Amino acid sequence: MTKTAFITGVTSGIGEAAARRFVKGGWTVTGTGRRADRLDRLKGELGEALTPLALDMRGGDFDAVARDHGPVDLLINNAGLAPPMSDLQKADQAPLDTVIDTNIAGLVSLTRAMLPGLIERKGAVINLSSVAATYPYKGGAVYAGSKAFVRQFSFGLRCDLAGTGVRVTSIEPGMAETEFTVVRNGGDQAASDAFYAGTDPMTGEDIAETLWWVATLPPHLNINALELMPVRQSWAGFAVTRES
Ligand code: NDP
Ligand code: 8X3
Repeated sequence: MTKTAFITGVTSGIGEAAARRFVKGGWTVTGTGRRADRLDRLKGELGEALTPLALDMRGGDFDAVARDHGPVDLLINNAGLAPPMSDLQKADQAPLDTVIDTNIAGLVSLTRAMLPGLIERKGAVINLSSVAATYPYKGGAVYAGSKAFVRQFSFGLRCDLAGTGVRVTSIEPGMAETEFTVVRNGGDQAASDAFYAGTDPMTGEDIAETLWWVATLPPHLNINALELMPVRQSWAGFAVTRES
């Protein structure tokens, strides 16, 4: 039987590449995002295999979404974003609320609504966390916190789902060149280009291939968490302040 994935955030980056990868693998995909023109474009490319769904993760009737678009074999909670890099003491509140509402609240609500169908299908949930969940950096507290939530939520969900056959995975990438850094910089493409220049970053396709691998492993195997980086990204040392 043809398998179905519900992938959030297919209008760019990792989600768009994942939609292509799962369709290429013979699955049908329901793909979401706010930008209807991008959804239309992807529908034009992928045809019958893609059901586009304009959906804002910041609220909405996720029970109706599950009723209309479930049950599915796989939920990929990919939609997400980061606020502008800023120390919290200098940050505006509104962008932080957007991130919390999208990366945390929306993800939880959609997952809860989709779970009965996932249990029925003995399906899988793959959540997009980040290396930022584990390794903090200056100016990224709310983003990192949201991704730490996603990581720990994934593990807790595994506990809740014990005995159901449903698999849960936290995917934790480092730098992947998508629209992520354009969004983080308020639409500034040049800032994004400068950030990735010379770093040979991962791509949406790299992460999509990883999602495909995780999703198509034998059903007795669960990848709990998977962290990946481009070779040119590693860790910095501790910051120490001696004078205030
Ligand atoms: P992109 O900016 O390229 O894609 C983000 C996707 O999320 C878009 O499809 C966007 O759709 C969707 N989205 C954002 N906000 C909302 C919302 N309120 N409602 C519905 N959809 C929304 O970034 P990436 O592909 O890189 O990011 C995908 C995920 O991967 C994110 O969760 C990100 O945190 C995570 N990640 C990315 C890394 C990277 O380096 N790129 C590294 C680690 C994790 P639209 O704007 O049309 O609504
Ligand atoms: C974002 C990862 O390495 O660009 O989730 O900060 S990184």
